[in-house]
Amino acid sequence: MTDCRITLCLTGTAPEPWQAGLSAALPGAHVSVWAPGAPPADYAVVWAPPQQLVDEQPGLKALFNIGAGVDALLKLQLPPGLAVVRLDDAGMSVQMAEYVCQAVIRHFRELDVSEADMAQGQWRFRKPRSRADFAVGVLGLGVLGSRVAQALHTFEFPVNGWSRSAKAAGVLPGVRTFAGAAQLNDFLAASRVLVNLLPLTPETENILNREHLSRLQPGGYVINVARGAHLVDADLLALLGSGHLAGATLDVFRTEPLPAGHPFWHHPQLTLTPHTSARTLRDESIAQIAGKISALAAGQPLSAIAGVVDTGLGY
Ligand code: NDP
Ligand code: OXD
Repeated sequence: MTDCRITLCLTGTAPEPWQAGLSAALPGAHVSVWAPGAPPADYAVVWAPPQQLVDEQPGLKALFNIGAGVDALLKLQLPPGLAVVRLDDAGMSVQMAEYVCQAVIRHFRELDVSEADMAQGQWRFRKPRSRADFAVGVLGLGVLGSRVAQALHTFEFPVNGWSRSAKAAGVLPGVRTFAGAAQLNDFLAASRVLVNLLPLTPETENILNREHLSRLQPGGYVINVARGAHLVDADLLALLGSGHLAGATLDVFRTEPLPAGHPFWHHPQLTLTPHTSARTLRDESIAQIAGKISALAAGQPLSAIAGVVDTGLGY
């Protein structure tokens, strides 16, 4: 029995199945849907909540985000002692690995070209390309990026990875790792395909810009599955136009849904999907959040909980 009060504020998501799932997973907890003026709660389970929730709930001990990225949440004014806990995988890393591998393989094997040929009634073979010429660089080696890097390695692509802090030798077998701003240019120069799995923070915003993308090997390819604000749209278009980049797969955009008339729509070198590369899986997420609430309610320290956000770093 977990005796606590949980409030749900899931902008854009129906709260009822979450309310039922959390109530079933946490017998003894009182789970309600937040509305202005709601009674005090101990924990909030949120997606894009309004500032009013935080302002009206000074007794909250933790905010549980039902996504991995907390960039939207950290735009709120949060009281210093309020813990922010994000989803830690919860079934997302395997989805991200399958999405990115298919995007890399589709480009490397030119399956898009074959599909277009077949649609025109043309039976044509493409000359096989060498995997050694398609080193993949993964920006961000966290929960998702490390799973993606390992999955790409199983397909025998050369794989590079870049993170803020250096990774100990042997932690990511088969991945050549780089760390920090000082090694970013070397990482980019060693890569032809670039996969972005960084959190959106003041340090990483606009990181996919002309200067950095120009450092990729010629015929570069960009896969952005993190946040739209990582990418400078006009710089991508310019480098596609110049021929330095061969194409891109984009799952995330500065404005979502992608506005009508945006030049990305119908661009022949772009493959677009609607922010769907790794979806929040409700049952897995409820089980993870309920487990963490039980642990905190039973007196375990925050340091024992995976996915606690460092609000200073922004992820
Ligand atoms: P993690 O927090 O586990 O990993 C973040 C990684 O980025 C870490 O390796 C970290 O380095 C690195 N990093 C952070 N800041 C910097 C920096 N300034 N310079 C270099 N490296 C940096 O995040 P996740 O893997 O769980 O998720 C990554 C992002 O994916 C989310 O923030 C979200 O935006 C996006 N996402 C997109 C989804 C979609 O459907 N499109 C679904 C889910 C998430 P270090 O290891 O040193 O800490
Ligand atoms: C997330 C997302 O951050 O869905 O989880 O983008």
